[in-house]
Amino acid sequence: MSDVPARDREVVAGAIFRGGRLLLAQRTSPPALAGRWELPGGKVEEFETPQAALARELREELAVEVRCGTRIGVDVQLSAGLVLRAYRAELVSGEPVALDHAQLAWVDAEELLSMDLVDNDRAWIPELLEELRAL
Ligand code: DCM
Repeated sequence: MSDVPARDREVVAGAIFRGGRLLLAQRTSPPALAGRWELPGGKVEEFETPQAALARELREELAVEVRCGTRIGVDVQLSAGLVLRAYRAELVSGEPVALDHAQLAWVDAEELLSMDLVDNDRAWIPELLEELRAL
């Protein structure tokens, strides 16, 4: 046993804003989450920074290059040892396409409130709304 507490493994999710809208992606799996909407992202691999992981995940899932920005919203504990964090992501090149999701949607503040977001991502609604309303 080590006395050093293990750091949580991180799942990163990207908030891409453009023209007063936020990009959401509709999950296809697992069955319990299929059809529900999320900020796209995924697990940080060993020896990878969260910033590099977000860029990799959004390249794989959306075929875009992004620059990872600052954190937005609270930490969401997914399970023991796994924490979900959202980061602003700036589109550098490419137009997002749903390579890994059922579909994508660019939503404004009112639409965000009407989307069936996955429960975890609902924790970020206040900050996402604040940002959308300021755009
Ligand atoms: N996850 C989430 N919200 C996101 C992205 C991921 O709740 N915006 C969760 C779903 C899974 C885990 O993180 O429990 C890993 O994500 P994935 O299945 O997309 O790799």
